[in-house]
Amino acid sequence: MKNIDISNIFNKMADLLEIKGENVFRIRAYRKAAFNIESLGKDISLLTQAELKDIPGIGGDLAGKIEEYLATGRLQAYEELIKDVPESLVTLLKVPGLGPKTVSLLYSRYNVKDIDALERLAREHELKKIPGIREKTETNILKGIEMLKRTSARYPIGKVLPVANDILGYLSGHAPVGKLSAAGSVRRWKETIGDIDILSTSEDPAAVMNAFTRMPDVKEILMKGPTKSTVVLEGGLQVDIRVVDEESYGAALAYFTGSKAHNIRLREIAVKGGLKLNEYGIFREKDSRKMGGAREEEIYEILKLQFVPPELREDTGEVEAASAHSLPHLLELKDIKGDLHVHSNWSDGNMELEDLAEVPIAKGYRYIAVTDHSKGLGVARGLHEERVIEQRKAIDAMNKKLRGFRLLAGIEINIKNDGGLDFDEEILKSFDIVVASVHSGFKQSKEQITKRILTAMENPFVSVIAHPSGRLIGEREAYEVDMEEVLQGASKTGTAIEINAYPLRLDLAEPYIRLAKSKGVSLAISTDSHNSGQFDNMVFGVSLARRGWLEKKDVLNTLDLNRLLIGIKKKRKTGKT
Ligand code: DGT
Ligand code: CA
Ligand code: CA
Ligand code: ZN
Repeated sequence: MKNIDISNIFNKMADLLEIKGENVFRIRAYRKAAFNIESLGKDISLLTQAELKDIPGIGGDLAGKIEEYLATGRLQAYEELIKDVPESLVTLLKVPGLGPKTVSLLYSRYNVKDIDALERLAREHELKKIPGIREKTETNILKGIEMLKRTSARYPIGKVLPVANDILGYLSGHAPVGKLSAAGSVRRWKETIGDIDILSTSEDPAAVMNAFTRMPDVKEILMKGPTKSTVVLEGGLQVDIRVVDEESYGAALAYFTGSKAHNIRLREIAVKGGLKLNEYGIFREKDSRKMGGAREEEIYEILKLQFVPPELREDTGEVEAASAHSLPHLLELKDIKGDLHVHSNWSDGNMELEDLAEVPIAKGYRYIAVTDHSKGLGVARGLHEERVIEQRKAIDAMNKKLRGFRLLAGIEINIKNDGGLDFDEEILKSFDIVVASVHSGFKQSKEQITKRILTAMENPFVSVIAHPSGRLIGEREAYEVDMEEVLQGASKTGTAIEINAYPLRLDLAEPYIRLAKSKGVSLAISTDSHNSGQFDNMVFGVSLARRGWLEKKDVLNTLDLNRLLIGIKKKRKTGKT
């Protein structure tokens, strides 16, 4: 959808023209056009010139610009404009208390082009020397910058979800809430979260606002209204809450779950069907009669769409699939039959081998793989050959005592810098399952790392490649690797690829999950647990898999033990499962 792109570019042009001090009517025209394009409800690239001019606020000039952008992907007027006024000035306008005149002055006289330069000037108390800026304004600008930095920060879902659940729990206990749910990116299980959005119904919205703003962790109340409030928690995370009427709850839930791009597509379908969709409900265009809105499902039903699970609401094909009633039947947590990547205290985990099965059995799993590190990873007390043999005996003894559950003797084998493995074939074939991964040489070239993983996959004993990109969200970038080639290799050799469910890894990343599926690669969702609490991270892996459109059949650890072992043997025999 080009609507959002064009609307963004027009808004940006309006900002830039404002900084330049241009004619207010011209500026207003751009903003109005931007607004109307965004809420158009149909794909702008499909409109004729005449239809373009039918959009309120769009005349010949803007219609021409839209056509230019659609045809070339560029807009000359915009490019001319940013020759005069640097694009980065637009972000300065977001600082509360800074208007276009001041931004323009700051740029022309002091060459302030971005927030960092502005902050420097304010901290050195140079700002208040500028005509029109008082000391108080300087302090406010610094506060504004701090807020801006905070709201542009994104947090890993692993850190946000427990907070969101605490808030929901707190509100259920301390406020007269009826229906209550997280919305926004949290409900969609996005890997990073900008802010938490909460939605509820209540007989007494004011009481909900009070309870919400008085939660123990609230550091600052940014806004408190009768049905809507925003707070900042200790640690900087922002939380929005809205209380809506019962009759609108479903429509509001759909609206505030987003994504924005998905919502725009729904509105477009509504318009085509003579309907109007907003956060209050779905209405008939001709007489404004309300057709639904109390339940979220109604919205999809009335639009003749299959219900779209929140994880898929990103406008990446789900609307088309829902319209054709061909959405995938997504994987569910209950489909998971075991965990194929678990560490004990034989290497760097803290669980005794004897206790390892307790939580998985309680979860109803049928197997887990004990995959301690191999000798190459000294820092993690990787196992040498003798310890492997010793551990195997201990695992065999454990299995004699277990009924309906199996501890698989596995290893997380280190892929050496040249693609070789820590153990030779004699030892490798003693394992029930071998998971291989990269733990060193992150600085190697893309070709080297890719080759290295491809080489490891050629080994018939390697069943799974663990955390294939090595990233730690917000802490460490992925190593350079040609993931497409790795997935191709996985498909060719019959090797499964891990979706590591540890919330800071979430590795394989989502776009590659869909690519893997399209290549027929099997995915193993594993927690990489080092303590018993981490088995619960499986839900992060399953949600990520759902965002990647995976079904039960795409996931290795939904198989029964026997089928799983047959698959592993098959690659060992033929080099391909
Ligand atoms: P985040 O917070 O950046 O991780 O992402 P979201 O998706 O939670 O975004 P947020 O908190 O700004 O807004 C929550 C939902 O509200 C969003 O997914 C869709 C809806 N929404 C917000 N602003 C707009 C808008 O301007 N137009 C439309 N159509 N929907 C919006
Ligand atoms: Ca949000
Ligand atoms: Ca929000
Ligand atoms: Zn591991």
